[in-house]
This record gives sequence, structure tokens and C-alpha cells, in this order.
Amino acid sequence: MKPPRTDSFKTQFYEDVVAGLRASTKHLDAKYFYDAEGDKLFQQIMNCKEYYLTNCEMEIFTHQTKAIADVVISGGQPFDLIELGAGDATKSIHLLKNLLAQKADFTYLPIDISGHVIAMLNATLPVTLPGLKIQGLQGEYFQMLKKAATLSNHRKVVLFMGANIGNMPVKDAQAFCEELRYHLNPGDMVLIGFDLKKNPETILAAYNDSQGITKAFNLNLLTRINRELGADFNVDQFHHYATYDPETGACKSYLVSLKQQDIHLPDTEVIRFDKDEYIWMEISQKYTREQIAGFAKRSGFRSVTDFSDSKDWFVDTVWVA
Ligand code: AVI
Repeated sequence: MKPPRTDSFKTQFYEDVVAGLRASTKHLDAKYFYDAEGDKLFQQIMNCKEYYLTNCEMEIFTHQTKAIADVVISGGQPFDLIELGAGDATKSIHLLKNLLAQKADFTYLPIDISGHVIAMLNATLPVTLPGLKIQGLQGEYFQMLKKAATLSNHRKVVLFMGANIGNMPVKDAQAFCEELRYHLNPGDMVLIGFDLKKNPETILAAYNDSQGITKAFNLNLLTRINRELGADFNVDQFHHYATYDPETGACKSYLVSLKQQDIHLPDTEVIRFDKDEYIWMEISQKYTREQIAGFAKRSGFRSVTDFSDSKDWFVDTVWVA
């Protein structure tokens, strides 16, 4: 198998796509949703009426800011506040503001895979929040956590918000918590956002919105594969199907082939789809509080407290290493 391009991201993208489409159950990695168009569509998802997650976590960060800040400070100062996948920091900015108002001694270290995001945060946050000490780190989460440990020996407080942990299957989420613990020292703290199990109709609607934005978000990955890897998907020949299983808490998205069809990618044999064959695109796992407590315990963390919204649909849980 020869990748069509030489740079390492493209090579990895190509290899992941070919391996996923050649697997007995076809699948693609949801991390590739986020090209420029995918970023725009995700913004629209977060603003659409059915997608409750963003509003719930925003309510937590705006209505319980002082309580969150007090817990964060309670472990001692100075500390490094590290945010994994910081994005535009629209929720964490409320916490940062409160910490500054309380004159807490901390440095904010946003970590993001996107250099553009880090440059934007480094440039804009010190203007919006005078006095903020910030050092953005561009790269993979755990590599950058390692780097953060070399920059200071201050206590670490790690934020991993937005229910991003839900985009990992349960086993991978457990492994992620264990790896997170491995990179921290006793006394370090984490705050992780989990979407809770709730009425199945509410969850399904969030991933099957009436305007078809989530459908476009999924189909956009096929368009990206066409553009960047030279494939020939006809997006009109795939149907978006979202499903939620209230027993397991797994919310999954699929693209279902509307007919038997062949897809071509450079330097690999034709990929055949039967009619009704599907590609598994994404998991957005929902949890109970007991499951979340189990993650903490099995990973060597102690649960300290949690913050939930007024509907009790979403929780930001705080653990200490
Ligand atoms: C980024 N992540 C937490 C979103 C979620 O809810 O799983 C991605 C998403 N996929 C479809 N809608 C939103």
C-alpha cells in the first residue's frame, strides 16, 4: 500500500482511512471530522436547539464559577491550569476570569492539536484577561502534558471538557484516565466533562438534528477524503443514521450505503459497498455517575466533587490524583 502524499499527517490519514474501509465492519475515525468545514459545522451543531451538551456545560461554568474556582484553588498555589483541547476557551474563560479576580497564582496552559488555535489564544486571552499568564502548547495531549511537567514543578490542574471523553469507546476512556493519572503527581487535580444518560429521545435528537447539520458533519468527512486523498465518494449515495442504546449508553453515528457501489482511492484496490452496508463514524458515549466514579477509582484518582447543570444532564467531575 503506497500513500499518495508524503507529509506525515496525510500518510496517517490515508492509512487510517484505508484500514477503516477495508475492515470487516467499515469505520472511519471521528477525529478527522474537523477540517475547516467540519469546524464550521461543529460550531453550528453546538448552536442548534437539539444539541444540549454545550449549553449544559456553559450553564455549569457561568452559574457555578466561584464554586469551581474555589475547588481548583483548594489544592494549593501556585498551580498550572492545563486545558486539553482548549478550542476557543469559551467556557473556561469564566473560570479564568474568576481565578484572576481572586488573585490566584496560576499559569494557564491550553493544549490543542491546532497551531492556529494556540496562536489565537496566546494573542487574544492576555488582551481579554489582563494579568493572565498563558503558555499555549501545540501538540498531542500526553506529549504536551509531559512537556508541561518540564516547564514548572507547580501543582497541575487538568481540564478535559466538552464530553470529548465520550468520543472514546468505554475501554479507551478507561485507558485514557489511567494514562492521565500516569502523567500526574499525587495532589494534582482533573476536571472532566461527561454527558449523562437521560431520556433516550433527548439524546438521539441531539445527534439527529432536524436541520440535518449532524448529517452534513458526517458526510463532510467523505468530501474531505475525496479532496485530500483523491477518493470518489458520491455523498448523495449515503444516508446518515444515528442510534442510541439506553442500556449501554452508546450513541453511534453511521453512514449507510444506499446502493451497491465501488469507491476508488489511489494506490489501493477498489472498496466495495453492498447496498445497506454502513460505515461506523462516531461514538458519543453517555454515562451514569456510578460509571464515572468507577473510572476514577480504577485509574487511581479520588473523586472530590462534581458540578452538574440544573437539568442534571451533564456533569463536570473533579478528581484528585
Ligand atoms: C466533540 N464531541 C464531544 C461531540 C459529541 O457530542 O460527541 C461531537 C459531535 N458529533 C456529533 N455531534 C457532536
